[in-house]
Amino acid sequence: MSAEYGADQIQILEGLEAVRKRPGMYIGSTSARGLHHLVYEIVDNSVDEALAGVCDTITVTINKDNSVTVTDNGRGIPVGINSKAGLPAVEVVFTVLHAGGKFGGGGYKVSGGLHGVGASVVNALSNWLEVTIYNEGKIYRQRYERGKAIYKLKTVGECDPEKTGTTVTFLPDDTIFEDTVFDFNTLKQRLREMAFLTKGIRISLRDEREEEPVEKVFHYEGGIKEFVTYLNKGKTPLYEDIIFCEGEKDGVYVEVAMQHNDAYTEGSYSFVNNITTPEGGTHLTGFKNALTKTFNDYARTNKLIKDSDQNLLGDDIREGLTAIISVKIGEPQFEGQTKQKLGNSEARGAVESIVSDQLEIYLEQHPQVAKIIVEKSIMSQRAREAARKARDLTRRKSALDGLSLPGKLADCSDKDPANCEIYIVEGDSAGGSAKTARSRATQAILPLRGKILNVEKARLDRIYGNAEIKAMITAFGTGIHEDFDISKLRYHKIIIMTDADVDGAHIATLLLTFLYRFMPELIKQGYVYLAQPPLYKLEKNKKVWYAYSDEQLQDILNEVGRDQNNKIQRYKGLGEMDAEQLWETTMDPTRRILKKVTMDEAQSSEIDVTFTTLMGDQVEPRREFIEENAKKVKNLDI
Ligand code: TSJ
Repeated sequence: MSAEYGADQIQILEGLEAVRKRPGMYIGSTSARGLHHLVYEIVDNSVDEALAGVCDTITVTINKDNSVTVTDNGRGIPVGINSKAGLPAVEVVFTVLHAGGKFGGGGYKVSGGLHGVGASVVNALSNWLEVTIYNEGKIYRQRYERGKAIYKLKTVGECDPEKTGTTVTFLPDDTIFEDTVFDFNTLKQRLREMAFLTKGIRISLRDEREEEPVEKVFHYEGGIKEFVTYLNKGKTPLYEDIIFCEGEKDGVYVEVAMQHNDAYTEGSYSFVNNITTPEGGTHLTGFKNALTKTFNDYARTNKLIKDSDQNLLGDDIREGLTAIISVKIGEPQFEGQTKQKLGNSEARGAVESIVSDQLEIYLEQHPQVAKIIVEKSIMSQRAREAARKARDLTRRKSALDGLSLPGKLADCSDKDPANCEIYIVEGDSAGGSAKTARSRATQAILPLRGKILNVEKARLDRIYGNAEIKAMITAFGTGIHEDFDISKLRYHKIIIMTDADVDGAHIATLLLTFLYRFMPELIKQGYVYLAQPPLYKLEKNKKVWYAYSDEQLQDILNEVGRDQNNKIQRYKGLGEMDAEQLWETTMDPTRRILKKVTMDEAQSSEIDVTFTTLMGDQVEPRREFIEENAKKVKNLDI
């Protein structure tokens, strides 16, 4: 440490040392998620500059060495001396923890925007970081290693005085992160979302690691209206307009965009300061209240429902709704276990009053659209009533004959859910082999016949009336909907076992869609798995090998030698294996491969798009998904 470093600077370094000691406290985790978070922390600063109206272009580049460069054309991080720290402002930004809110008093605020506290955290967690600032005809630079400046801020050249902006390049510290390889798709999804949420901004993402660098540019003049169009892509909208409300009240800036489609599931996503709030909060409550009240008032005033009719439920009005609720607040308060739920009460009032006022006017001016939505809500109300009756019936039945498990289920004998697994198997013949092969104590088999109902395209009453779905619900034991109770789950592994071909993948996705839409907790808590049947069997001199991928087959062939004694069989379906083979390759807990299905809640709007594309009528997007899906489910050898 050089002599001129005083007490303040020592404290600064200790601050960053704390970040390195407990990275999880600052970025959530040191897994892939935390790694990508570093990029978002930096980009947030540029987005703030865009929100201030002084920046319109941001570029993000993944460099060959896996470092990332973020550039914007904003004003450039200030380089003047910050009186409190006695350091150039830019150095404060990168070396003082939580510089954001705390540097208000003096010459300028370090961050005038909504975020801007994360730069020092990124710096602390990087092997090295370099910042370049273009301002007033000069180019400034400073470099840090493991959070420490290795020289004072210096001028490195001159530039066109018209040119201003900031460039930051950093290489994540490989002693801190489990994996330091950035995933293009993960960054792509979040940056696209940021572009939707900040209308007019241009964000580009470039991957320089490829032979042929890939570049994606996101620029949406329509902002969240285009976000709704994007989410409804592949669905059939019920009317052309995207309904849009916007305004500011009590320091809360509110933007809402929505459109109904002919599906039966809701896709509403809420954001606070461009950050997703999967658990909702006051802003979402305000939106729901406004929607329910405004539509009921409208329907009654216009005699679309009779005085004696029940009110439409929020769930009915939101059937098939795609909506984005985006609020911006100076000091957001987050609540709940994961701090993902907005708590500010003024946000509820702001969203409720802005949406109520503007939606009422919209409905009055667009009676055809209003009628379509109200009629769809009434249909949903009737289906809900029918579904409730069907459910009551099943509930009563199971109350009568104890816990009546589905007839096709071959249950296991162990009663401790932690030891138990259920295989959901496509087709009766594979189901038969699985029943023979299984370990009776802990493995239950539920064979399903043929195509599974696509829950994206069916109303509740049909879904609850479907035999395969009823069988799964009763077998799992959790109940569904408001009855869902995860503590009643009868198996801690739900294993989907389908053929290793396109049809099998389709059936697996139909099942995953059902679980994702109706029992998401099962996925969130890691109870859902995909079995991996082998693709090939190789026999040679009475010895047998199984290959689960083309590469693995090649590896085995390299090992055993390529000659005429090789007998290779390609498995087209589970049915081609006898019980013993099925046990050896796919069901024996000591030898099988299971893939755990995981979901990142921060990317739920993207998961939605994936399922829609997949369950739509086109074939090509489905093929793409099957490849994508391979990336989305994590490998887990058990
Ligand atoms: F903080 C950071 F290092 F993460 C970072 C900040 C990274 C990147 C790529 C860009 C930025 C950044 C900061 N871009 N633009 C700004 N702007 C300011 O910091 C700034 C400039 C001028 C004024 C002013 O009041 O004159 C205020 C601010 C906040």
